[in-house]
Amino acid sequence: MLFGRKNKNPIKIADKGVVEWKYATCGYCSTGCSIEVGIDKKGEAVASRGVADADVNRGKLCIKGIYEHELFRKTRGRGNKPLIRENRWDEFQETNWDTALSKTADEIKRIQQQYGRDAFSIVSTGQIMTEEFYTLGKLARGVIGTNNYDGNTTLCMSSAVSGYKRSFGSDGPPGCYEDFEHTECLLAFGSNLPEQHPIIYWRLMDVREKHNFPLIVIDPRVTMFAQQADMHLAINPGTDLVLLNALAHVILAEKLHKPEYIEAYTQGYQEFAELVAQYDPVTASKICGIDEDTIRNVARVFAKAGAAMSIWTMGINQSTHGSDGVAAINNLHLITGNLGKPGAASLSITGQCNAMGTREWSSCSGLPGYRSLENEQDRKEISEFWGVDPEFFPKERGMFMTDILPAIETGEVKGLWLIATNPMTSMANTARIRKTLEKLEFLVVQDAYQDVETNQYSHVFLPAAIWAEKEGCFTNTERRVNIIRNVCEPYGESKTDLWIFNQMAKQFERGQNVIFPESAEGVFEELKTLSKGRMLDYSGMSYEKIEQSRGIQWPCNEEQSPQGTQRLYTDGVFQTASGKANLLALPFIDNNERPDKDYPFWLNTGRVVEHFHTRTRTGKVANGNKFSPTPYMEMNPDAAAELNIQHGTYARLSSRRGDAIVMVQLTQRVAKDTVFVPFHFHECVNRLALGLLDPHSRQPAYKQSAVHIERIENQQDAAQKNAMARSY
Ligand SMILES: Nc1nc2c(c(=O)[nH]1)N[C@H]1C(S)=C(S)[C@@H](COP(=O)(O)OP(=O)(O)OC[C@H]3O[C@@H](n4cnc5c(=O)[nH]c(N)nc54)[C@H](O)[C@@H]3O)O[C@H]1N2
Ligand SMILES: Nc1nc2c(c(=O)[nH]1)N[C@H]1C(S)=C(S)[C@@H](COP(=O)(O)OP(=O)(O)OC[C@H]3O[C@@H](n4cnc5c(=O)[nH]c(N)nc54)[C@H](O)[C@@H]3O)O[C@H]1N2
Ligand code: SF4
Ligand SMILES: [Mo]
Repeated sequence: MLFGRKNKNPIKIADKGVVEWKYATCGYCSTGCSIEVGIDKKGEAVASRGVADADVNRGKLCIKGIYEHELFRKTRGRGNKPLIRENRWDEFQETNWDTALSKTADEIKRIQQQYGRDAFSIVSTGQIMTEEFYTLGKLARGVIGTNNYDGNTTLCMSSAVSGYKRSFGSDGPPGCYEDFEHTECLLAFGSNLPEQHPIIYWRLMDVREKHNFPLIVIDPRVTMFAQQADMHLAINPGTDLVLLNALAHVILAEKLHKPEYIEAYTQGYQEFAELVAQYDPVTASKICGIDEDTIRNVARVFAKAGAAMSIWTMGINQSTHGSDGVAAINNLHLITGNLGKPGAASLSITGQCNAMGTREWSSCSGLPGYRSLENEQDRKEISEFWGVDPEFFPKERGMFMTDILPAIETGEVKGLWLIATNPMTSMANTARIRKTLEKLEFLVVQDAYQDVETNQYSHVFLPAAIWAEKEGCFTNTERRVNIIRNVCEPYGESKTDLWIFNQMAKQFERGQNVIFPESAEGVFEELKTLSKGRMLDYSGMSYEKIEQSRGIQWPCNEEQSPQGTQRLYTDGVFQTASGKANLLALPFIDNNERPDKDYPFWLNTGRVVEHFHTRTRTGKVANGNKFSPTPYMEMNPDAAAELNIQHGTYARLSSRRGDAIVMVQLTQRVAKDTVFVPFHFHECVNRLALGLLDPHSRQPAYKQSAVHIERIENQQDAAQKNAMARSY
């Protein structure tokens, strides 16, 4: 050997004493990585590793997944016993499950009797198992019977759902990760893949090493993803719709569209073409901040590619025109025939590990299996299947999460059950959310962690088991249903969400007549039956087959697609009445709060790789806190110099809603008139954010509001206030 020391120490991987590896799917983001958790001879989870033959992650995991087993051992803040109190200002008392469940059921009944069925509301999540979602849906729609039942996916995916429905007649992301291998052009809107979906990013970069295709990132911020792009379009906040209409304008004006595809598979062309005719690149460039040549160039690259693909995440969805933005991306794909073939998809990158599962099976926006309350046949089918009176179902969906909270303010909603969501940190304008929660006659919080901020306002706390303390399925971004095996026992006296829903059903008279299978697999078999022959067909799957295949993409049925399906709409038949997709005319309306003299900066909010959401988990496990310990703001050095603000000092941000103290990180990543603050910390950015709602999806525009920035003289005092925002 020529180089190196003679007796080189071999690299040793620490021996954790694993005696068995158990299969699961990562419980953080929607990439859907297959993970194995190592159990030692004491039965404790001691290691995590990626599954080598899983197509999604091919052995890899990101910084969060690699430490996932720590969730079971670092139990600080976990809920052990149910808690109860008469008033929210009293101390909690520990109680037993019988008391906690019957108290909750009694309050639900009281509120419904006194104020009407819909005065009790249920808000869930994108982070429990599909089987749990389905069971909760049955409980909410078939037993408790409230129409004000929704999930935190309204904060996250509802613009994508709404846009897909408006364009294609149904929800359901049409593409898959394998499309990267076939595409010749990729547009990425408002998505910071390397930090938020690191393994999807790795899949993409792996392909780009073999065949390079133009990667165009549209984001006001120079994200890590933007830095890897061939072109970065630093768009003005909240103006993607203008850019998208202008791209369509160029494609039509230069006759780069596919008239045969448009004729055969779409409707609404005339109105659409008239609208985009108004969005010439010169006019558009003045609004969206992307110069006219770049707009033309991108339009040509996209339209001339043999197969072109778009992905997007919260930069599009969290906007006052989120649903329109999604539909406008779909428009681009429809006019160029870029759907249903390899490398050509408009693929919404989902967020939470099971955001798709709730869209498919929770009944939040309707009935299970992409059925709707508005459809009489759907109501009939489900009522017969569940054994409930069809008249018990409402004939149209009730409020979204973002309307339920204001309905508490106005007194329409009196009681609330929160399941695996923490609005005191994650909803905009938290001062208002606090007042709202305080107004509730009854709040029950069902969470794995009892130190979750929202629990400060509850009357009952139900401690839930977490992730692989349970069994069940998640669906990822590419419609892949994957399984989580029960790796270890629930912590303390916490119980699986499935068990809690089943026990709750027993508390109601109506619940005695409806069958609730006890095991997750039993529920899975039931929802499989309901899926047969539908777009989201699960009927060809089984727990065993899912584990063996490392996940299966729906539709999957025994006869046509026993191994699952990579792409939707390959036959050009859409889920609308006519079977044709809708080209939609989408005028841009500028209704955001904008920077002005008093509040001169745009406030952009989002995420960092080290943390997951409100940090109930990543605030406690792994290296997350070490690398990202404190609430901070990215600020442009030129802007900071004008305000005499230095790197590493604390500054005060204020908006029309509230204020927050953040540490300043000077960086050219943000433009001079913009700052970026991650939303993970309590008492921080959502004190400031406005969160105007999209008219179709009711999703908040978390990424556009206006703030004022001040230098702080007393840095010591500021440091203390900043520390309050990281209570873990
Ligand atoms: N590490 C980590 N990973 C996660 C999560 C997490 O909390 N932590 N959460 C998961 C969840 S639930 C979600 S929803 C996803 C979110 O994943 P992403 O959407 O990728 O993450 P964000 O940081 O919220 O926002 C993405 C980008 O939108 C940009 N943006 C802001 N305004 C605009 C605009 O007007 N137009 C455009 N085009 N872009 C804009 C922001 O600058 C930001 O870079 O991540 C998932 N993965
Ligand atoms: N300013 C700003 N705000 C935002 C966003 C933004 O970009 N900017 N993004 C929005 C988006 S996309 C999202 S998805 C939301 C997320 O907002 P939240 O849903 O409020 O965030 P989480 O911290 O993920 O909350 C999930 C809760 O579920 C608990 N939990 C985890 N697993 C289980 C389980 O198996 N069972 C039970 N019962 N509980 C469990 C966790 O402890 C945690 O308290 O935030 C939104 N808020
Ligand atoms: S990329 Fe997402 S699913 Fe994969 S390990 Fe990381 S957090 Fe988990
Ligand atoms: Mo999300």
